[in-house]
Amino acid sequence: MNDAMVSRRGFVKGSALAGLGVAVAGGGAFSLFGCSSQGEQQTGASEPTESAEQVFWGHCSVNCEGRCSLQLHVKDDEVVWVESDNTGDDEYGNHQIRACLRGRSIRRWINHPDRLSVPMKRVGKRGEGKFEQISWDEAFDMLAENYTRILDEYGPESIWNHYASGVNASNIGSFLSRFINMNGGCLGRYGSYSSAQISAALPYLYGTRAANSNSDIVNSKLVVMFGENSVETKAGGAGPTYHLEQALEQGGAKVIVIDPRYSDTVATRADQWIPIRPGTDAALVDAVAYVLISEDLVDHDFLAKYCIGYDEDSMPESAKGQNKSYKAYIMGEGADAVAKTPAWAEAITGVAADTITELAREIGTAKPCAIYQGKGPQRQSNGEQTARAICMLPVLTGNVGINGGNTGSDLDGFYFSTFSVPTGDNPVETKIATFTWTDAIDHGTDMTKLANGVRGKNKLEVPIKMIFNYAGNTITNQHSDINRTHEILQDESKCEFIVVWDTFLTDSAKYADLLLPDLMPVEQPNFVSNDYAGNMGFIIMGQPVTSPKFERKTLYSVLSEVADRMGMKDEFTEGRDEQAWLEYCYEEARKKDSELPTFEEMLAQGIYRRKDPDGHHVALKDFRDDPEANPLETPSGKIEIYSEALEEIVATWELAEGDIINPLPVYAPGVEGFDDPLRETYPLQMPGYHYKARAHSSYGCIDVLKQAAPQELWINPVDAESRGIADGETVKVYNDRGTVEILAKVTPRILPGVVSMGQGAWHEADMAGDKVDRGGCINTLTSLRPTPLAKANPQHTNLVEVAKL
Ligand SMILES: Nc1nc2c(c(=O)[nH]1)N[C@H]1C(S)=C(S)[C@@H](COP(=O)(O)OP(=O)(O)OC[C@H]3O[C@@H](n4cnc5c(=O)[nH]c(N)nc54)[C@H](O)[C@@H]3O)O[C@H]1N2
Ligand SMILES: Nc1nc2c(c(=O)[nH]1)N[C@H]1C(S)=C(S)[C@@H](COP(=O)(O)OP(=O)(O)OC[C@H]3O[C@@H](n4cnc5c(=O)[nH]c(N)nc54)[C@H](O)[C@@H]3O)O[C@H]1N2
Ligand code: SF4
Ligand SMILES: [Mo]
Repeated sequence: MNDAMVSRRGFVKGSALAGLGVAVAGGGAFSLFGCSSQGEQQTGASEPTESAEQVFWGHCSVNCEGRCSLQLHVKDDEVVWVESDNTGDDEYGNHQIRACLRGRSIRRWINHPDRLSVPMKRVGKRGEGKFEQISWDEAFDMLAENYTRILDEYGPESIWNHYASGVNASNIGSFLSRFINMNGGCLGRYGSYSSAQISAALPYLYGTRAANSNSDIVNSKLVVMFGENSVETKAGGAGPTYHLEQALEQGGAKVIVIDPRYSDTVATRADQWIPIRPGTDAALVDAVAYVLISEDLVDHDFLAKYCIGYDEDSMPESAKGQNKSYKAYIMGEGADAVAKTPAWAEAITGVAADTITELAREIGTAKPCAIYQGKGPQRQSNGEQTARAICMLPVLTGNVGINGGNTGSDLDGFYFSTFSVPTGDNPVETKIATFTWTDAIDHGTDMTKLANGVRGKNKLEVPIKMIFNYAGNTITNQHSDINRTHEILQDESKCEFIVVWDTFLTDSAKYADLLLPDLMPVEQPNFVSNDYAGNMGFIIMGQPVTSPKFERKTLYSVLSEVADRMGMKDEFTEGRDEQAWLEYCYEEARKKDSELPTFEEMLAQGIYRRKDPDGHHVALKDFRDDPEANPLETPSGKIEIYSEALEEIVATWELAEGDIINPLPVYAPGVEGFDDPLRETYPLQMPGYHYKARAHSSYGCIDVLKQAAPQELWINPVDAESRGIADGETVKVYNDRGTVEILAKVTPRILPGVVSMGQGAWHEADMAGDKVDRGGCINTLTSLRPTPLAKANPQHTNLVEVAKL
């Protein structure tokens, strides 16, 4: 989920709940028989006979940003098979929102024998995974009592609503925020695991992190993508993969992908692959800038009219006359007196100087040229500098604010604001960076504004004492340094109570004191709107496909019971059940957008699509068209290549050794990066990537997906040979933080000196014993040290060694 986009469209992650009583014959069901395949289905028309197959609309709710539609076929109250969208291609150019193999395997997930079925409390040590079944009444009491006690003793700032992205229905998860806000709120958080560095850095340059829709690539002559892997990570039928493919087919742009790996996007969409050492993209950009400037390929008019800080003439007063401009730095006239030539960059990036020169000439002459970044390059220890540096290519060449260009940010799209559950405001104004929650448990009261990015207060006054974790695996599996996190969480005097709602006993769930079995979105009334979806927005509404099985309950019904025990049930529920909230929220949204279908129509049709009325979203178009009338939200209103605000931060923040924030968007060596002396001990760089086998850890237990896309360590034949490793052998990957055992895939698809494994595999270690992770979870090896500006996850920056077992 893209944090800026979320705020832009005022989207609230959802919640609602499911009328537990709304069963198979509910309003959204329709008979399969007699329906055409092109969407003339009708709902609720007749009561199905007992054994008739019914079809329910629903969506895949995991956080892969696809939000794809599903049609679930149900017989005798069981999901028997699943198809995706067979409606949609119409005269307006709307198209189908087809699910990938993950979504299509949802039946195996819903009906999985390991699925959680009853409420449980922990009986072993935290993290041991030992639980005992309890009654729901006991569970409600336990939650109400512990929450009340911790609120009384430590106050709302000690409560943490954990980052969790497993359920993306708009009407489900946000009931937790409503519940917490009604009880005085909680410690706030900013930034996400996804793109916190982009979100933090780009506003210093542009006042925003906005990007063009990638469907606009139809207007581009050249597309250069830094670590953008949408073929694997935005695979939904309405997602960027589809739009990229269409745009290339229709527009014919040349595509260059820069990635340490020959990713699936390189394999299927690129004309050229430029392999690069992880964390060094900004050095490549610096050298491209050197060539653009030397060969007079920069857009002088654009730079003069829209930007400050390019050369001495446009420097802000406070920095004039000190050779601090971008041009001075690049050309070797700045303080370091090093010209950022292609030869200079070759030594850092591993990209040949000639290739850099050629790349610069192509970028400088293709009009328009679209520069995009994925979220891989920013998820590095110097990630904020990289994210901002990549944007210098469109700035230097005047490709910002036009069709066929882009800002250099990751991709954006068309969204229409749909509904949100009324959550109220969080009365607590103190915030920490999302990634720093383990610090806030371990030594919260040492955390300050200047050293740790605390916001709203100069320092934290109380550590985190209680965690609400709904549909997230970022307690361990998706957070960093699992072994260290394990130590912090094992100490029950620190964080005193953890409640987890999940559908499986995930590694994070093992740290629960109270573990509650949830219903999946398709098992309750559900609603979702698109995330990235090019130039076609959509919403999907579904009804519970089956009655609740075993003792599973919706989040809403659980919170209603706990609210009852805390004397606020009426306030919390306003007398509505899950279905009534769905209807209420939808009707509220329709008041603001009268084009939306009626609630009944939505229930019947399942999907509603709308094409972007502007054609393709173009970021900063208003600014480009009229910069006086539409200044940017930067202090100067212009593109700030040199940022005085960052200069101020450098002067005032307490940065750890090796943390670099530069007022200019240029290369900074990263901690544990290519230039770190630690490479003498751990010579291999190991970025991760988001893998097609799963959405993070979701779907991670599905056998057919594991077989189709096994968890492997990519290693170049050169590195494998020197270590005596053959393809398909099990190897150990290790550093000071831990050891993973995993199959080796020996392949030239990865740069020598770099290895990589997909993130999200299920951690599988004896935490009371050797702690060796045999599940292949990269977070056994990642670091808790946050990045300098965003204080976010540098989870792709890891130095490791690999050895034969
Ligand atoms: N199948 C699947 N799809 C997903 C997800 C998933 O888990 N599985 N997760 C979803 C979520 S929440 C997110 S945030 C997105 C993330 O999706 P992406 O933006 O695609 O993020 P990553 O996979 O982290 O990285 C993209 C590419 O960057 C490369 N890379 C890593 N480090 C560097 C570097 O320093 N420089 C360069 N140039 N490239 C680098 C990686 O090899 C990878 O190919 O994906 C979403 N989609
Ligand atoms: N090393 C490394 N770590 C990373 C990343 C990386 O690139 N590298 N990427 C990061 C990113 S971008 C993100 S967004 C995070 C994502 O991390 P998470 O938000 O933890 O995402 P998932 O792993 O998909 O976990 C979702 C959880 O929700 C559960 N779940 C699924 N459906 C339901 C349901 O219906 N009800 C309930 N209650 N639970 C459900 C799943 O079982 C799973 O435990 O990971 C981050 N971690
Ligand atoms: S995993 Fe993503 S792309 Fe696949 S069906 Fe689900 S939402 Fe769509
Ligand atoms: Mo993410």
